[in-house]
Amino acid sequence: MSGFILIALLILVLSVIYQIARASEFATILRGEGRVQASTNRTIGWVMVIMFVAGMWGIYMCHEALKGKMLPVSASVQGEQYDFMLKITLIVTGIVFVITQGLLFWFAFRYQSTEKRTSYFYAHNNRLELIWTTIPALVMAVLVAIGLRNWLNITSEAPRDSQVVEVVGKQFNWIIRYPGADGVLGKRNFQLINNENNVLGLDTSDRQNMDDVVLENGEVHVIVNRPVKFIIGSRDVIHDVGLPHFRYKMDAVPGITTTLWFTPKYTTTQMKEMTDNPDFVYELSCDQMCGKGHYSMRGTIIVETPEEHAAWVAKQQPYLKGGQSPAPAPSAVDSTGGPAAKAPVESITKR
Ligand SMILES: [Cu+2]
Repeated sequence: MSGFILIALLILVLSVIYQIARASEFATILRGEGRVQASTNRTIGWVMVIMFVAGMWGIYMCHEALKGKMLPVSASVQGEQYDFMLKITLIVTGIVFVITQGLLFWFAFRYQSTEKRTSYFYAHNNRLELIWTTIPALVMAVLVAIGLRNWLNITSEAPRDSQVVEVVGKQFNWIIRYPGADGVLGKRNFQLINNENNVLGLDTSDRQNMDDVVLENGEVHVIVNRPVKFIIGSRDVIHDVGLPHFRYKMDAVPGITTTLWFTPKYTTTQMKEMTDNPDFVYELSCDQMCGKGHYSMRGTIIVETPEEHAAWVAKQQPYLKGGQSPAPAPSAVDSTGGPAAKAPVESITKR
């Protein structure tokens, strides 16, 4: 019903505009071209001023309407630098926008064509050219330099004391792996993947895999104020680790390992208080359209205190349980599309 009313309203508005155009055409003939032209110019001049004011008011109202609905403060140290960069960029471009648009609309009003005024042909001015080329170039250079500094920072090597977590995307969930007490993630081989008991294709001949913890529920447990390094991969298609609260994202590409690191600033509990939302969760979204179940590919990051984290770690079991070897992968094609191989099992049966 509302769609029909909208279309009817649109047709009405268009026919009114058409009728006004027709009427002004007749008026031009009756009153003489010059006078009508001047009066039309005056009207257009005022419309320009009104449009500028209305446009600015619209921008302000959008800002007001979205004020509390944006993401909360950055939950990572690096994200704060990113927010600073965004703020500076918005301030600079905002000032330029208001000045240039203000001048554009004001000039249309102030210097409209009249019978008395003839247009002045202003061909070239070197000084003006120099000013409006140099200033934007300098400002852009500063903005690019800030961006480059942040980029080099986030893509730099993670600090040595970083917690390490592996995040692997698959259609359609995130699989998380934590190194066990040895602090090292064992080798993986995509040919060993099977959905029954080796979802990441842990190489059972590598003893460093024996204490690794694997969670298929997409839950990443990290410690507050300690850098965490994500080692990112994919089992099938391209996914993307999206961490909006930490202001990060990074592609998860099959066959290529990508990384990112950041330092979480607030625990999940603190964030619940800060946002006044008891249901707050740090989201781990998939930011890459990866298939029909993409919408459901949502993990969570749980930021906790060292004590809470230790208590959680104590409850975890190694994925390859006490000496039980994963069954050999099925001989058919595995979930990655590659040929499945038999898992070497000897090394873990001794444990
Ligand atoms: Cu996806």
